[in-house]
Order: sequence, then structure tokens, then C-alpha cells
Amino acid sequence: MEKNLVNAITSVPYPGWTTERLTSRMVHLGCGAFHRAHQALYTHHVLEQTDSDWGFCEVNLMLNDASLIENLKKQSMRYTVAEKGQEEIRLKIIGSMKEGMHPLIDGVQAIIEKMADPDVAIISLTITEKGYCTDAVTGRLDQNNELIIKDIANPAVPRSAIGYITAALRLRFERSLPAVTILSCDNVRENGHVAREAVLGLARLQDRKLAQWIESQVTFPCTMVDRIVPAATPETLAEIAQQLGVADPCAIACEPFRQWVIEDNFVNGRPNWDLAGAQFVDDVVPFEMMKLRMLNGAHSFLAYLGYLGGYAHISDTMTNADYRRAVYALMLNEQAPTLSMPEDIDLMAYADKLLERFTNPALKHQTWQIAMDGSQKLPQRMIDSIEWHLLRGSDYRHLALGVAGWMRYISGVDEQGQPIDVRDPLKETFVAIFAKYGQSVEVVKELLAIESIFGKKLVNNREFVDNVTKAYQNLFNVGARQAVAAL
Ligand code: NAI
Ligand code: CS2
Repeated sequence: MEKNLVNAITSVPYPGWTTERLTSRMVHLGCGAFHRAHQALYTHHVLEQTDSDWGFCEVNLMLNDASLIENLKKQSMRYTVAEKGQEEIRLKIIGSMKEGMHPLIDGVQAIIEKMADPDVAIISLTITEKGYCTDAVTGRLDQNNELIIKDIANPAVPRSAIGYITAALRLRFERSLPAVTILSCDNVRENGHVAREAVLGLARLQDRKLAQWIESQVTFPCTMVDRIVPAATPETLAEIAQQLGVADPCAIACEPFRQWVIEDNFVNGRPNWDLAGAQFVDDVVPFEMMKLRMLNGAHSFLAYLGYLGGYAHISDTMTNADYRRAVYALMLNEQAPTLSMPEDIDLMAYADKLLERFTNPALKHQTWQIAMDGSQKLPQRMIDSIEWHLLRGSDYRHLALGVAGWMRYISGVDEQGQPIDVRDPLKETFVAIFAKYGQSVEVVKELLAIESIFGKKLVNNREFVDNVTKAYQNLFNVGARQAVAAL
């Protein structure tokens, strides 16, 4: 028999329970890198400390890949998390997943039925920013989204995560079952509110009574989620296999740090994640803003300007003193002032900790990975803050260079004339703009006119357009490293 995580002797102890102990009280949509190292791990630590039976049914909806769910099933839904500090590596075998499903394995209806199961109390999500099918500026359901168009036409066989949730809520409503909590764990500003707008937006197009039931019964708490979890690579998997004593294709490496701040608004119970270090608060929004602007805004700055400067990983950018200085100034001078935090939060200490986390050389977090989907990330990471500065007349030169870096990056050609593999839902729009204007400064105004990223006002703000145009031109004149140094 082939050796795997379940039948081999490993260097790390197995959880002291089997999947029999668990009930699928949570269905998670988007079993990717992050969920395995975050929500599933928090739940595992609760299971270690209590007699809880809260477990996950893991669902991946993307039709191009069922392999992770298949591999998890082969390992009785167990897998390894490797927490990698600067020097030490700590392995944990996680035991909070009960079962796994995929439309290609189980069919769409079985997944909707599972989400409507009376035992299910939480549907949690890490489906990436684009998974919400909303306009990032308004937060409203995007009825021109290609999956939403399909879901409006055929609600019983949905394609989008929002369509699946709406279909499952319909069954719960029709069967008079208890409502559930929809728990977004994505890096989206006011993620619970966005999830609610998206689901209600779709439900309203289908059935007013269903929409009213959702509005009054279903809760959508906001959450701030944090842990740097790069996509697994063959190298990280080989390193983990060596330590573990057996190959685990579902293993994932991450940093030691983790944080989870959750609005305590659950309609049908929840695990005591506080036992594993989560914080339950009344208002998560300030924490989300802090993380999105200081951590993610800094990440995107380093991703675009780092990639252009020839750095493959975030930790590589941090070896350049100019990038280090610039990203620290971005956090403290241009992002921190835009925040209103509870008194006990020290933003300088937060920024110091971020520098330390970004420096961790054991994490091979690719600048290319973070650069992905910029159209979905820029509004909450940079544009909100730029608007804040424009209102007050304060300095935002790092943010302007960050936006220009994004424009230079999505041109699709790097500083050596090599192609860049740009991944973004708006890629076709970008290609059309660059095809028309080449890399000339004309593209700046064209890109700023994309409302779903920049809203309506910025393209008409002369000062802003000038600043981004100068920064963009400068990137061509001197290159990213010099432009960052000149800040
Ligand atoms: P991943 O690529 O490993 O997983 C993404 C998951 O989302 C996959 O399961 C995929 O099937 C699903 N997905 C993608 N597009 C979808 C769509 N349109 N509809 C439904 N499902 C879709 O990415 P990872 O690292 O797990 O990150 C996922 C999200 O988690 C991020 O976009 C972010 O919002 C959040 N997050 C990630 C962190 C990280 O460091 N990786 C940390 C904090 C939050
Ligand atoms: C990153 C985030 O990929 C990205 O866009 O900025 O996934 C980041 O690693 C996490 O938010 C850290 O919690």
C-alpha cells in the first residue's frame, strides 16, 4: 500500500480523535492555502482543548481542479501545517475537517443539500476578492459578472459561490430550517457586509420573500483575518515531507503569526475560537481597515515595485534598505493616519511587527502571487487612503508610486522587456488599453477611468492624475529600484 499521512508513522503526533467525533456544523467554501492554515487550524486547537464536535465539510467550487479535495479524502481529511519562523519549523497535523465535496465529484445538488443540512450552522468563505462578484467600489452585486449572469438565468444550478449560498438559503427557508451564519474570511473591506449585499442582491432578483427571510434571519459577521500563507510549492512540500517522514500533498507552510478578530454575531452557535486565540469584538471594521491598509497595502506596494525591481519574494525586497524604508514610511505616514483605532492599539508597534514578518526568509511569498487580481485589491488597500489624503491635502507619494507600479506591472512587459504573466479578472480591459496606447502615459487616464477600481471622481482630479502620471513616467525613466530609493 502506498504510504500516506494516515498509514505512515510520522514525526508529528496525530490528533487524538478521528473524523467520527466531528459533525459538519460548518461548510467551508474555498479550501485553499489560507483556510487550511487559519480557520481549520483555529478549530483544531479548540477540538484539542474541549469536547466540541464542530467540524468542517470542505468544498471547492472551481471546476478546473478537484485534486485537493480528492487528496484530502485519501488522507481521512488530515493534513499538515508547517509554521515556519526565521529559524525553526513547527509541524501540526490538523484534525478539524470531517468531509470534502466538489461539484465534479459529488454534483452541484449534493453540495447545496449539504449547505442546507439541519446540522449546518455556519457557511464560511475564503473565495478570494473576486468570488463575491461585487463591484469593489460600491460593494453591490455585479449583475454583469459572467457567473452571476448564469446564476440569474439558472438559480437551481449555480456557478458562483454567491449562487450556491442563495440556493442553499432558499432550501432552508422553504423547509423552515434554522438560519445560518455566513462567515466571510476574505481580505475584503467590511467583508460581512459585502457578502450580505451580494447574497441579498441575488436573492432579490429571484424571490422577494426569500430576500426578506435572509435579511431578518441570516447573519453576516465581519472578520479581520491575518496569517501570511504563500501558495505551496514543490520545494515547500518536499521540505515538509522530509521533516514529516511521508509526502503530504495537502500540506501548507505559513508564518508563525496568526490573528482573527470576529464580530460576535452568530445566529446558530459557533466554536469557541477564542480558546485558540481569536478575539470576539462588537466592531471589527477598524481592525479590518488597519490590516487591509497597513499590511495588505504594504504588500501590494512591495509586490508591484518589487516584481519590477527584479525581486521574486517579499523577503527579497526587504533586503533592500530603500524598499524597507519606503514601505515603513508608507505604513506610518500614509496609511496609519487614515485609521481610527481603539486606544490600546499601537500602530507603530504594528508596523514594526509587519516589517519583521515581511523579512522572514523562510516564507517564499512570491511578489507575483500578491500582484495577482490588483483590480480587486487596490480599492481597499490604496485608493481609500488616497481619497483620505486628497480631502486633506496631505502627502501620499508612496501610494501614488504604488498605483503607478500597478499600472507599469499590468502593462505586461517588465523592465528587461520580458513578458509578465498578469492575472486579473479585468485583464482583457488592460490588454485593450495597452494595445491602443502602448506603454505611453496616455494609459494613466484610461486606467483611472475604470470605475470599479477608482470610482468616478479620481480621474477628474488633476492633482492626482498628475502625480500618478509623473510616478508612472518616472518608473520608465529610472526603473522601480531608483524610483523607490528616490522616495
Ligand atoms: P488559494 O488560491 O489557495 O485558494 C483560493 C480558494 O478560493 C480556492 O479554494 C478556490 O477554489 C476558491 N476560489 C477562487 N476563486 C473563486 C471564485 N470565483 N468563486 C468561488 N471560489 C473561488 O488562495 P488562498 O491563499 O487560500 O487565499 C484565499 C483568500 O483568503 C485570499 O484571496 C484572501 O482574501 C484570503 N486571505 C489569504 C491569506 C493568505 O496569506 N493566503 C491571508 C488572509 C486572507
Ligand atoms: C496578500 C495577502 O496575496 C495577497 O494579496 O497580501 O494574502 C496576505 O498574505 C494576507 O492578507 C496576510 O494575512
